Amino acid sequence: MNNIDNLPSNDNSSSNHIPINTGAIDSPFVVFFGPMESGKTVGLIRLAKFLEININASVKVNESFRYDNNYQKVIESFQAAMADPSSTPGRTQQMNFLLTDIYVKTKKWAQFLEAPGEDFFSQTAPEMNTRWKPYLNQIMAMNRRKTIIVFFEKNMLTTPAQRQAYAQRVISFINLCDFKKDKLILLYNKVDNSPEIFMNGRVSSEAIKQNLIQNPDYKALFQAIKNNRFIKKIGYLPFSSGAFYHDANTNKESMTMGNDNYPKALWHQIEQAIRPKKWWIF
Ligand SMILES: Nc1nc2c(ncn2[C@@H]2O[C@H](COP(=O)(O)OP(=O)(O)O)[C@@H](O)[C@H]2O)c(=O)[nH]1
Ligand SMILES: [Mg+2]
Repeated sequence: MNNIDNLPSNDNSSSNHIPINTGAIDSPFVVFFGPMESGKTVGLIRLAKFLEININASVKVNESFRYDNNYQKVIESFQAAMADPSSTPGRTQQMNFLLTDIYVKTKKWAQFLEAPGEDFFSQTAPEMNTRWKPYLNQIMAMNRRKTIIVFFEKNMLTTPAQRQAYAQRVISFINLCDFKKDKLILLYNKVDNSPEIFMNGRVSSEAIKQNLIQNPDYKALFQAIKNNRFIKKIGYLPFSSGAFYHDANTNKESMTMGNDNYPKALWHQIEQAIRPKKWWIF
């Protein structure tokens, strides 16, 4: 392994100067890629909760990923959200930059990285969208199996120009992958906001695929995907963490967890990406 992986990277370009230990990544990992407010943190909690309840996995914040004092608060917020997911959203500001370890039958199975949306796509500082922060470059240079979950949602990012710029960011990020082993999942989040794409109470992955492919703002992305002959199978996933309720009086938001089918399908895709079932073994 490259030595640099074991060094904490002092990220000077970061507004918050959080030192990251990329050496904490020691397993196949999943990156939650999406702009601010696209639902990455809530989605992480929703998936973690599903795994804990349904497959008896344990999801823990990796304690050596960050060294700063605030990280302890992140760990506590994560634990509190796992204990009571209904009050998750109000706490996500705290919980914006963490690595979680997923243990299945006591074996570390994968790691999920949830990072600030601005590190993937900045809506306010376009010059930030020309490079990746050092920790992201280090992580993407690692010789480990990666699964990239790219977040989309209905009417995201307000203008076509922003959506096109986001698509360029996605292209540039997936160009750091090696699709001989890595995997791409396009996740269309907050489908609870899109009753028009439901049929019989469900959203099909085909509906998501068509919705994304037919969006002219993402044309360059799908062309890039088509041009890469190693990208064989992409996951198209409808997703919703739950129903959100904003109380105007208290200015607080609460969440009711949504249908298990969403995290279940996401987990299925991640499983396939990380440990593809080789049918010829059986
Ligand atoms: N309707 C709906 N809103 C969501 C969903 N997930 C997240 N949100 C909203 O998006 C906000 C930001 O979510 P968060 O996970 O913090 O976004 P992040 O910045 O990408 O980590 C939440 O406070 C919710 O208001 C979802 O599944 N459905
Ligand atoms: Mg977040």
